[in-house]
Amino acid sequence: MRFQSNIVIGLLFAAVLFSCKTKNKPAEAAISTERKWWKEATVYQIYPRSFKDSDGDGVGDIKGIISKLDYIKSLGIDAVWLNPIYSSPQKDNGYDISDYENIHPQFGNMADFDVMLKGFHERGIKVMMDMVLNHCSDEHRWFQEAKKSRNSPYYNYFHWWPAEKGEPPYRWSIFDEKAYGWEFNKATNSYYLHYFADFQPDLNWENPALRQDIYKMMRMWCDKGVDGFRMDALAFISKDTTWPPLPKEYNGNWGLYYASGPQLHDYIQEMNREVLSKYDVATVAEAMGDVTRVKKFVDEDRKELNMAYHFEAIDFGYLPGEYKMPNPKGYDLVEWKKVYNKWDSAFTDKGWGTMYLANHDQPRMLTRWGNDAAEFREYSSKMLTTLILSMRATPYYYFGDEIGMSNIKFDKVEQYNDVELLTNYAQVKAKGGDLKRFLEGMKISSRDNGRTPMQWDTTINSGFSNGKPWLPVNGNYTTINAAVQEKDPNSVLNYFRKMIKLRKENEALIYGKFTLADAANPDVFAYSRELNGKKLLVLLNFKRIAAKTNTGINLSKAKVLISNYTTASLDGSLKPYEAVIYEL
Ligand code: TEU
Repeated sequence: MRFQSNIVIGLLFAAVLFSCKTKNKPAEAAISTERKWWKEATVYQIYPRSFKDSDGDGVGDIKGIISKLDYIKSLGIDAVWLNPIYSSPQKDNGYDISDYENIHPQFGNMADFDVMLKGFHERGIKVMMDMVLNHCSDEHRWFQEAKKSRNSPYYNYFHWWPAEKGEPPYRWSIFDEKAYGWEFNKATNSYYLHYFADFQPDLNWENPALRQDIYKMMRMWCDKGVDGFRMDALAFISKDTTWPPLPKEYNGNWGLYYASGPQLHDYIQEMNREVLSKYDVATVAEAMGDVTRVKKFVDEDRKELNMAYHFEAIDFGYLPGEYKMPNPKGYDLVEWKKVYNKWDSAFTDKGWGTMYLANHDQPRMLTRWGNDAAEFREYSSKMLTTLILSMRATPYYYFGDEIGMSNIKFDKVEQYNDVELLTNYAQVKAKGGDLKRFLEGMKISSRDNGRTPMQWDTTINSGFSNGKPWLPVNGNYTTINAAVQEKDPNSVLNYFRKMIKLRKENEALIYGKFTLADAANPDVFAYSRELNGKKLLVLLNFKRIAAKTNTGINLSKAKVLISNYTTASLDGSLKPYEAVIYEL
């Protein structure tokens, strides 16, 4: 007894001592600095349809990518993420997969793929494939079989609601004109679930047979030598299959109510055991939700995935209650900075984040976050590139942004190709909404803006294709293209290369602690990065006018490491869209 109480007193004493110690220290978690290739890599995203067409059918392809391997290598990037190139009816540009183990003929064949993979690897570049695991195409063999009969072995590869139970409980669908997530199938007298378009039936992850087929397919790609996966819409794979009625607060917030189903992390952990842990692959999940939810995907102790990207910063500045309708007043930089600050803190001790300002689901970063007017285009492109490559997160950089491509800004709905835009247009029309206002907004935010073909040179169709491109080339290609910028040491393209080099040479830009500075400044995004006594300060003016920042840091002895103007001040004043990184 006596012995025990001594221990208790001892423990209490130690606890008091410990708490005094931690109280005197600023509350600061250790920064996670465990080295990994995928933390140090810059990932370049290639949208194969729009990158380079080798055979004149107007659609980019694998041979096109092969012809540009040296260009990709010259950028200094370390890995590529390829959007889906599997067999697909292409109704959602490959996110409707009909055969996960084959290549869509418009892109080439498996032999072409092998040559491309080898070509990347010979150049020291890793290849990440897009894995669409929440749904497949209704033309996939599994669904073709499933829809024939309730007795099909594939019936339970999908989610069904039997019609004898009446109408299914309402579920929303993002790419459905009626915004209705169930579709009736006569042969089985039941409804199948589709969170996305009706041609994208959701896979039933509750079924272990489906999961094993998925893991087998993923192992096949790993055995081929791919280096990682970007996991599409992964947060949606697990559903509450008791299909409870959606609560009033739902209000279209599917990220909150559909994502992160009860078994989500069990499935990801199983996938890790069955596939990922057996290979040296990196993974990044498209993860919906708040910090707590997203962190679960990447907390190393949970043995799930490596990186996740959230939507809070990219979906910023839209009008509430309207899908991707930009606020005419622009976006509030102070609030946007808070979002980045919050997500940086989320991954201080555990996990790792991503940094991106565009991808194939977004417009061009220049138009959305910078300024595409001729006088500001180069400055603001370079400024945004500086932001992407100086945060404590793996940069995901979208093809074409390295030359400062801008939104094409279609005037008419007929010019669009994207299922998302066409669905939303039909919905606004059906409600008698303001179609003109809708199309104006979409000039800023719609996905096709980011999908126009790469602008290689001044030849016909910007050197993208000899045929008619599947989506028009932006008319500004005669001035904005890679060939012209190759020759100019001060071009947007060469700035991107310099910035990549700077990140590689300064570990502080990769692993260093991130501290937001001058947080209340409405014009300037300022932060420091610090590692092992080396301190860098990043200043980014997000406005078309000169700005002044007061970070409290004396710059008089600072060394300028990179700047998008020929000179940089040492007193915190910044020219329009100026970007500077100082070593302190
Ligand atoms: O996107 C998943 C997703 O959540 C999208 O709805 C995204 O929010 C939307 O595109 C934003 O405009 C993935 C792919 O990235 C996207 O291209 C596909 O269309 C979608 O899945 C369906 O597979």
